[in-house]
Amino acid sequence: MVQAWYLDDSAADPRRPNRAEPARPVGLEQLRRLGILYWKLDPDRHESDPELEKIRKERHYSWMDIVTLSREELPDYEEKMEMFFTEHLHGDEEVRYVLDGSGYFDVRDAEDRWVRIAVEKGDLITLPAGIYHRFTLDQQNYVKAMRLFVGEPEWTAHNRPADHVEARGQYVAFLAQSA
Ligand code: KMT
Ligand code: NI
Repeated sequence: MVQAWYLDDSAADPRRPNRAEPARPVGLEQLRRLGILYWKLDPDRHESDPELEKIRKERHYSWMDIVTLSREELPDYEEKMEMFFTEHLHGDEEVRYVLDGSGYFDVRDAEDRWVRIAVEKGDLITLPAGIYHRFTLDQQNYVKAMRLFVGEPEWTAHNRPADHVEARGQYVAFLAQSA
């Protein structure tokens, strides 16, 4: 099951777990209330997996590609990592299926506190449009992930503050009724 927890407020190395002390774990139900969905799949079957196909069909994820984030394989690695770790939101869902490696998605909860979601091989996660978030690799410094999208991808990241973005208003309204 996916592990998630509140972050401590230290400026420690972001690639370490940095769990708040005492530990404050976050469960799937709490993630769902933030609009985050999660499935565990078998990545070794990703090329012909009926479970993945079903999710793609139901959620209209017609588009996909596979990216590798590592110092060796990603051009402009440092720059990209800094971009991913800058707090931002998108006008669309962010959907990632981890095929190998691992990393951390940090998302803001309804009270604007950081929740860290550890994703690893087999985790498919969707972050809703309008949620403030960021991504970092962990100390393994490697992830290979499928990116899924409804139709033609639109990757624009709106760095915080981005409260004027339409998707933000919709997400804030969603949070208010999901509390
Ligand atoms: C993104 O857009 O933040 C990324 O593609 C990095 C995460 S992929 C597990
Ligand atoms: Ni993003």
